[in-house]
Amino acid sequence: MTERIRFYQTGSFAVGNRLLDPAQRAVQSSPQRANALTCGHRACQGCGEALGARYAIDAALRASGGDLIAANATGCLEVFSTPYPESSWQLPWIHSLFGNAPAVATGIAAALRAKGNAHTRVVGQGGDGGTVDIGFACLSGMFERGDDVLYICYDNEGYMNTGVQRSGATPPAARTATTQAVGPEPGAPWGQGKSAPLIALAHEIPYVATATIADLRDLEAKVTRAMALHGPRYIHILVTCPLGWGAVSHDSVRLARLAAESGLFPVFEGAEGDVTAVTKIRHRVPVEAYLERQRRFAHLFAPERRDDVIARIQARADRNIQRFGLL
Ligand SMILES: Cc1ncc(C[n+]2csc(CCOP(=O)(O)OP(=O)(O)O)c2C)c(N)n1
Ligand code: SF4
Ligand SMILES: [Mg+2]
Repeated sequence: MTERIRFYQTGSFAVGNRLLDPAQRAVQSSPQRANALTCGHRACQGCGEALGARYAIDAALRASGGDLIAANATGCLEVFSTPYPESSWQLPWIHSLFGNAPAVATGIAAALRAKGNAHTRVVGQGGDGGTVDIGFACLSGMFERGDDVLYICYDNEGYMNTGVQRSGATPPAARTATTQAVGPEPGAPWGQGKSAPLIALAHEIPYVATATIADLRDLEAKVTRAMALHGPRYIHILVTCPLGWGAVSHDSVRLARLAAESGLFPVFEGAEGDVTAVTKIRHRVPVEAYLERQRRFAHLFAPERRDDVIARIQARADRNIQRFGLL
């Protein structure tokens, strides 16, 4: 007797599982999706930020019934999507400065409230530099005042728009234009930087989540959950940058997956100050599998291997795995 195995074809993640029950299908499976960030933009081939933004804002548009305004910080996402006088955005969208997207979003939400408009929703968005560094005071203020804004950070771990400089989200040992691979501790220094999602959580706001472009269904689901709530909400998405990371374009999704599966980027949800859910690692990989595919870490493998630095990075991943219970 042999047991029969049944396979269910649901379509790939890329096409949004369009053979599933309609209620379970992804936003991207629908021909009626918003195409929030449509064709014609100038992002590099394989840009994780373009992919993440498209999925996130399409999901937010569906959740709001198309009634959504976005405020965007300066950065690659703004520059590649809106070369004057063109725009790839299919929703009301405003850019002001590098450091004030949360404050602009707050202002829009306040203006809507003053006008008695309780239906239009507001999203703020920016890169890790705009969010974790220069815009952080505005973001913290937005959180503690309880403003009705969903803020999304697209974290590519550096100031990519201006030529790949280090940010507060750049990982230790990574080579950037301002952290060269020289000296006994090459690349970005150890003991600097910050975890924006954990600091957001410490504000005890209604919703905080991390996500990656390797799990786009999860990203859509988190945006949808965030949009069902009011008050300040924060989603931090790891987005790969082939140019800044020195990776091949077709590795973008793979690298995001390796970041999560190695434990270097913990994927979790939280609310009111507590972590409420984590995405478990399905196939644990050593950090080396992630590092060796990126030229920003090439100095750890040649001209001689830096096993000491690789072990230190592994210890960071192990700490995340233990701290968030990722296995
Ligand atoms: C006050 C100010 N300082 C510096 C700049 C130059 N600048 C524009 S975008 C940017 C970096 C953006 O990095 P990030 O927010 O991480 O977005 P990315 O390009 O990586 O997506 C910098 C330094 C600026 N526009 N305004
Ligand atoms: S530099 Fe990086 S973030 Fe900017 S468009 Fe290119 S791949 Fe995207
Ligand atoms: Mg960046």
